[in-house]
This record gives sequence, C-alpha cells and structure tokens, in this order.
Amino acid sequence: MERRASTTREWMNSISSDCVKGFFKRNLFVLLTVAAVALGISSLDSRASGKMGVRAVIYYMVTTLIAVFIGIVIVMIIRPGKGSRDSPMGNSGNIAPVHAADAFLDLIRNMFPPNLVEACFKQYKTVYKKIVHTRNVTVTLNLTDSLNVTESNLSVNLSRVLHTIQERVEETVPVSGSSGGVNALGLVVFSMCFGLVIGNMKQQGQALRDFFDCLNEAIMRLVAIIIWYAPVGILFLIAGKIVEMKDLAEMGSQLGMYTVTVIVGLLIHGLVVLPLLYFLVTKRNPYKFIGGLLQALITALGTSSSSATLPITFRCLEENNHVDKRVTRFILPVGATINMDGTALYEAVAAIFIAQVNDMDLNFGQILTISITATAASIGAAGIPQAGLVTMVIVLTSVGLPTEDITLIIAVDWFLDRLRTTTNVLGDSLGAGIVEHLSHGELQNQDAEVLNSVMEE
Ligand code: DAS
Repeated sequence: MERRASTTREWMNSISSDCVKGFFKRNLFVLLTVAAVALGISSLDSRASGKMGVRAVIYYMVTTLIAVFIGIVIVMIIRPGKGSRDSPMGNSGNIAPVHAADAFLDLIRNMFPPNLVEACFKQYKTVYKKIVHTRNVTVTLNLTDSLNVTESNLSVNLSRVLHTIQERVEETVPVSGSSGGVNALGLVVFSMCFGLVIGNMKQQGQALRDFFDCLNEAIMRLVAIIIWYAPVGILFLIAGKIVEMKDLAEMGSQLGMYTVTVIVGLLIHGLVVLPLLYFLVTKRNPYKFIGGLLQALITALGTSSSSATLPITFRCLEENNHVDKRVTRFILPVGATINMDGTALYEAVAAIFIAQVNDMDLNFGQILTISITATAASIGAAGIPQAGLVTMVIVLTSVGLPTEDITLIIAVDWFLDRLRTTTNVLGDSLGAGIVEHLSHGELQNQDAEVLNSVMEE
C-alpha cells in the first residue's frame, strides 16, 4: 500500500509540476515579462515611469523591512529554537561554511549573464550540490553524528532529512537561488531599457508597441485557457504534499514551533500590515482588493512560485481589481523578481531560529546584519520554489551560523515556501494598487496627452 501511495504521489506531483509550474514558468514568464514591461514602459513618458519606479522601490523597501522586523520580533518572543543541542553542528567536522562574500559575489557574478533568455531557461544545479555533493560523506557523517548521536530534541527523522536533501539537490534550482532571481532581474532591466528606447522612438516605435501589445494580449488569452486546468494541477500539487503532512506531526516540538512562528509572522504581515498600508494610502477596502486576487493567491500556494503565478496575478489585478495596465505591466514583473516580503521574513526567522538551536545569543549588530542580509537575499531570490531556502546561505554566513543547519528546517520548507510565496504575491499586488493610486495624476495626464494627439490628427 505504501509503495502504491508513493507512486501515486509521484504521479500527482509530476502532472502538477509539469502542467502548472513548468508551463507557466519556463514558457510564459520570459515572454510575458519582456512584452509586459517593454509595453508598460513605452506607453508611459519617461517622467511618469521614473516617478512610478521610485514609488514602487520605496514601497518594496518599506514593506520588506517591516516584514523582517515582524519576523525578528515574533521569533524573539516565541523562541522556538530554545532547548539547546549538545554540539552545535557548525563546530563539528572540517566543513568550511559557504562564506557570505562568496554568496554575494555569486549574486553579482550571475548579474546580467551573457545570454539572458538562455539564462532564464537554463537549469543550474543547486548550491546544495556544492555543500552536499562535495562534502556529501562529511555532511552525512556529520548529520549522523550530530543528530543521531545527540538525538537533538528536534527529533527529526534523519533518513527523511537526508532523503529530502538528496531530492532537493536533484531538483534544478539556480545556484544559490539568486542567479535565477538575478537572471529574471536582468530580464526585467533589459525589458525596461528596451521599453524606454521604444517609448522615445515616438511614432517610429509604434509598430513595436503594437507587436508587444498583441503578444501581451495573446499570452493573456493563453493564460485564460491555462487557468481552466491550473486548479487540477494545483489540486494534485497540494494533495501530493498533504500526504506528507503526517510527517509534520512526527516533527519535534521545536520544528513545530518554528513552523508556527513563521506562519504567525506571515499572517500578521500579509493580513494586517500590508492591508493597513493599502488602506492608509488609498482609503479603499483592502480585503475587497484581496478578494479579487484569490485565484492568484491559490496558484501561488499551489505552485510555490511567484514567476509561475505572474500571468494569473496580471489577470486578477487587471480584470477583477481594474488596476491600470500601464501600472501592472511595469510593477508586477519587477515586484515578482525583487519584492519578496514573505521570503525576507522567513529568512530572518530561520536564521535566528538556527542561532537559538545552537545556543548562540545574537547581539544587536548581528540582528541588524540579519535584517540587512535577509532583505538583500530576498531581493536576489528567484521567484521559483524554495529559492529562499537557498539564498539563506547569505544570511547564515553573515553572522557565522553553520550553513549545514539549513537541513534542520528543510523538512518543513516545502510547506512554508507556499505560504511565503503567497505573501510575496500579495505584497506585489497590493503594491501595484498603491502605486496606481499614487500615480493617478501622471496616468491622467498621459490619457489627456493621448486624447489631444488623437484630436489633432
Ligand atoms: N518560492 C519563492 C517565490 O516564488 C519564495 C521563496 O522561495 O522564498 O516567491
């Protein structure tokens, strides 16, 4: 029975991941990003797009730092990692930690790769390959030694953790998670430059604007078709994971408390702070706005990928919440790439949790370092499954925590990733609503200019 169940689970996961994540992410994300951003930027005058960009970046920075602050306060209050482990993992064995500088340099090294389109489709091996494969025996021995011998009160089933790690390293996720995000960032920046050039070509650029308008429309119609079968894929994705939920119950109390800590933080940020910010700026009902996003939020929950959800986020904002297309086309692809409140909160909580498990008291400077690196790591994380788990290397090494301790939380990451991805998509969408409200004047002027030019013709 067990064997048949796992075969069914694999079958369900393969259907859902191919037809939902694979199709959306690999096929639509690049096309949609170039078409939407180039069209969005070219349909605004550079002054308007500049102001909109500044408002968006300020919103992203403010909400991400608030998310990190919430995460730190919650994990310091609940203290899920308390109850020490005998020998901190990081001090045993001859494992050299992945240095923060290396991880940051990886972020820069992968910035704007020579071939953007290839980079966005190319699959890299995960950074776990480096940690696990080059030190596979050591890590295994180390994990066996430190977890089996000391039987940490996480009481995590070691074989499953190692099996999960093994599964994870087989999955293709860009190196340290950042290069995927950075490739997408490179694509967005390229598309913005392209859009500015077309915008400044005035009449000459009309043919290209029409082309991108048509491409964008075609993609959105394709999305409308895909949306019909997406629930099937998402149902299988979540069903395939729910079968594993029983494992969660076996997790130690510490891991359970850690999971609760992250969930509490994400709920406060996603259902209180962000809606309050939206209400304060727009004076509109935020929960009505969130109601229009339901399809996108469910897709984010099912796919655990902001990029894969992007086409549906566009559709929900434009058709249900009537956000101006010139705003969504510019803001959403940028937000899906660099604005990840849920990820930033998660990485801050995870780092402090790992410090608590290692009985390491963090001083103010270290907590400030965690805040900054968690924000930077969330900007560099790709909008793909579990990218936040991988960019966490930067945060852990910045305060000298053992990167191998990521394995302590990997068993629940598949579940928490869905929740933080949903928070990321929510933050991007409310951001588009706020930027549209603040840019109302520029958009109206733009409309008046277009009307005047039509009247003159
Ligand atoms: N899954 C990522 C996303 O798509 C978030 C993360 O891994 O933290 O937003």
